[in-house]
Parts: sequence; structure tokens; C-alpha cells
Amino acid sequence: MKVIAATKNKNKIREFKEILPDFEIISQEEAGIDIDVEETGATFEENSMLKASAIYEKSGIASIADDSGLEVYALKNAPGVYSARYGGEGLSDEERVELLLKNMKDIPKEERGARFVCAITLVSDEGVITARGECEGEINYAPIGENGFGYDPVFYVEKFDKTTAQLLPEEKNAISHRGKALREFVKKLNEKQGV
Ligand code: ITT
Repeated sequence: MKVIAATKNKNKIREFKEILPDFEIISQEEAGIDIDVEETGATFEENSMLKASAIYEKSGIASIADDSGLEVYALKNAPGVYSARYGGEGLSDEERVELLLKNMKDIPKEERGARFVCAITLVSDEGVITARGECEGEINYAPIGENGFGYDPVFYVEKFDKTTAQLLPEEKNAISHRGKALREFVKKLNEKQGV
């Protein structure tokens, strides 16, 4: 199946391709579509719907969007849907991680629980499919690891005793919010198509 990845985040596209090897995934750039979709939704699901439907309406081609983020329990689930804008527009991933660590410096180890959340929405001629995935972990006191992107260097997963930035791509995809959401999405798509 040919789909446009309704995202400007190259790391998401890389992970889409790793997790969905049977799909022909093309970027907005490759599809010749250059629009910025404002993320005005209050939930990951609403924002992924906004992004996928905007690209589908413009292209007429099946479009798949990912809205994701980090919910830190001790921060009342912040940064949540604002994960990409934490600290304001224009910060780098490293600067956002630094800000998170600063805001959590007095939080003890046992209260540093967090989860990554991912909502996937496909909009196509056949309608809409939405799926969600979550991944539980803890926020480290310092960044470790070179893989992944975003908050991966501070997202510690007990099962591996590593951050998601220390995992190999296939290890991260096996447990990640995005891996779970995309596998759930494929299940729903197959059910809808009677496969
Ligand atoms: P698009 O909206 O164009 O898809 P974006 O990067 O702005 O790209 P989001 O609005 O969904 O995407 O924001 C998600 C943010 O949450 C992202 O910028 C990362 O900082 C973080 N994030 C999401 N998935 C992550 C992952 O697998 N590892 C680390 N951080 C992640």
C-alpha cells in the first residue's frame, strides 16, 4: 500500500519504514506537498487526525500521521501534546531534554515514571483508521545514548536497563509507543479489508 507520511520529522519516517516494511512510504517532500498543519487538538488522536486529513485532502493519496509525545507523571503529564514545543518554538531536541531535566531535578527516582504515547491516523478513500500505542519508562538524571531522537536519551526502560537512545532500532521498535501503535494500525487495517 502506498501512503504519504504526513510528518516533517525524518526520524518518524525512518521508524515508519523500519516498522512497516510492506508499505510504500513516501515523504511529503517526495509527494510535492509543503504545508504546515497547526496542531490545535487537545489530544494526540485529534492532532494526528488533523495532520493526516490535511495531507489527504491536498494529495488525494492515503496519508498516515503520527502525533506523539512524552507524559511525565510528576509533571501532571507534561509535556504531553506539547512535547515538540516544550520550552517554546525553536529549541533543539537537546535543549528540550535539558529543560526537562532541570524541571525534574528535585524529583526522586521512585517518582520519575513517564510514558511515551503515539496516536496513528490513516485517512484514505476508504475512511479513517486510528490506533494508539504507549511505552512505560522513567526519566533518567542525565542523557545517555546516541540512537533514536527527541527524548530518547533520557527515557529509561527497565526491561533493557538502558535508555531508548541506547537501543538498536529493532529493539526500540519492538517496545516503543510507535511500534505498538503501527502494529495495532495494521491489525485494524487488515480487519477492515477482511484479510
Ligand atoms: P510532525 O508533527 O511533523 O509529525 P513533530 O516532531 O512536530 O513532527 P509531534 O508534534 O508528534 O511531532 O511531537 C512529538 C515530539 O515528541 C517529538 O518532537 C519528540 O521530541 C517527542 N517524541 C515522539 N516520539 C518520540 C520517540 O520515539 N523518541 C523520542 N522522542 C519522541
